[in-house]
Amino acid sequence: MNDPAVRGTGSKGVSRRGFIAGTGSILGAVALAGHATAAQPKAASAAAPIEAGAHVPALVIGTGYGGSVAALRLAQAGVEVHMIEMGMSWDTPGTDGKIFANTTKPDYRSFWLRTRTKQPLSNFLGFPLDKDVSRYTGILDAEEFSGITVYQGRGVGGGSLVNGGMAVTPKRERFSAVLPSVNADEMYGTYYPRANAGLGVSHVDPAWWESAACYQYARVGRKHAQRSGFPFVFVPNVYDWDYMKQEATGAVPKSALEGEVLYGNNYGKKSLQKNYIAQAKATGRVTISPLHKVTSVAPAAGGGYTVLIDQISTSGNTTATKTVTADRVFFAAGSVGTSKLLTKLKATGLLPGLNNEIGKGWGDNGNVMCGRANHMWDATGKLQASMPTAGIDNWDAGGAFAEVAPLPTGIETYASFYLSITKNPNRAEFSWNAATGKVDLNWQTAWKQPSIDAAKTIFDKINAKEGTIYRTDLFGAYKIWGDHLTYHPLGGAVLNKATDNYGCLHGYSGLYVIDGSLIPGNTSVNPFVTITALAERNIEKIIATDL
Ligand code: FAE
Repeated sequence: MNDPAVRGTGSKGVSRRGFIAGTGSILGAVALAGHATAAQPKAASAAAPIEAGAHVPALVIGTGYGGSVAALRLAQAGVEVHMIEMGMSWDTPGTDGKIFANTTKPDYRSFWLRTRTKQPLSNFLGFPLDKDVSRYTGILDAEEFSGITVYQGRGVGGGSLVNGGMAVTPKRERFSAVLPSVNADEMYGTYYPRANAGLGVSHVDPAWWESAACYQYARVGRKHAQRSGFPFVFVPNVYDWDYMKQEATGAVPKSALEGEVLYGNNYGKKSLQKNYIAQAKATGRVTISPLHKVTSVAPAAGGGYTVLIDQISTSGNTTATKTVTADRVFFAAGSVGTSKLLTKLKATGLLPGLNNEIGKGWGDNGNVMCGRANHMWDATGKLQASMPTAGIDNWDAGGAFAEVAPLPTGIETYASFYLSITKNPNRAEFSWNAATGKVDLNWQTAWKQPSIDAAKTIFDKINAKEGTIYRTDLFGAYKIWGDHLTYHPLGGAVLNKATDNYGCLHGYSGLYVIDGSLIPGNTSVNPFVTITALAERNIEKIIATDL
């Protein structure tokens, strides 16, 4: 039973519908094979990095969704833009001829400056999965705070490089809880459609989905959801479905059907590099400096802002420190990156005029993972497409939306795997720790209990109906819930609190926040379409009023 409200939207159709959706993000990948010790390749080619002493009209910190929208629209308005990105450009093949490593074989490319992987699914069938790897500026950062590990993409394209591509617009009736100060008519009439079109969002062909071997796991998920009376909804994605069909026939190199996702997709997924960033570069007004990390922003004596930037090597060492000036600075370093920078700059006196909302209102989008052990007659398939297409929507009744996620191990696991987005009310705060010189986050692992309770409204019922049990081998020994992590950090510089209603930071003209840190902790669905749409809204206003 497909929900007609989420069907057939496509990148053009989205504007016609008050469409829904709901889902979680991706799987939590499984690595069953491969020690990862390949030799390191040369550094990815860097496009003319910013020079020390440069003066730029607009400097964008980060190249994820918010940063890419800002860069494109500013450039189209005639503004010269420089984007600063701490990760690599991801445009050069490694030693195996591919740019990105496979999900099941993490190697030096997979993790940000770690010597051992930290995979979201840490165990399988009782075996720990993590491997030693060479320390490298890899694509997935598993950033550890005291009570939670926050997974983030690193590189030109930010989270779009590593995510599951689930491109979900919240149900309109839920929007006022997502962004209370934003006009919903404008968002659903103009900015969500603009974002969906810009990102290339579309639905899987339902007829193909019904028979494709690679979505057997999702069909099993649907059967179990419906037998327990839960609404099962299809959700859009940014994957190129025609490409996936060709993967299935063997006509093209495999990507989603090779399980690629967490450490990048070599083909098929429309990451920001293929849409917003490509268009931004094509204007001729946008330059990107990869392997450059912003460490400070402060008012400059002659107006504008002084920005300090560390240039780093692929082993993470600082090779140069550059001071540049910018008339305007856009913070687009992601919820964690932007919050950490602003918290530090306020506490250390470089931007003392920032208000007391800085660092507050951070949430995990209620992420929690779990698996269920199916009976032998409910095989989920050896071949599983890494791009999720559907979920179980129990938000109104139980506060959970559960993505039916893949476990692309290459073997039959008889497991159903889910990432739930839940209505978790807990919010954490970033604070400056002068003793360590770092920014802390006060999230506690126990704060996931509301998420577990919400997810149980779905899976306890399904288990009872099917006579099945939870998997206890995926997150440790005898541990059911993946409650130690999030893929969806949100908040820390909340719209209309830390900033005005369009992202301009209180206390400073010319400083803007334009990423997931504006959203107060939960979007009820996967967040990147909302982050993109809000950025489209805000940058239009900023260009009209400030430039
Ligand atoms: P983001 O995309 O994180 O970009 C920030 C960029 O800034 C990054 O490239 C950083 O490297 C860079 N940066 C940070 N600090 C600095 C600094 N000091 N100097 C220079 N550069 C810096 O931010 N969302 C969905 O909607 N659907 C999904 O299916 C989905 N699946 C996911 C799966 C995984 C494994 C992960 C990790 C995330 C997933 N997400 C998904 C979340 C989504 O990718 C995330 O919400 C957005 O990427 C956040 O966008 P921002 O623009 O806020």
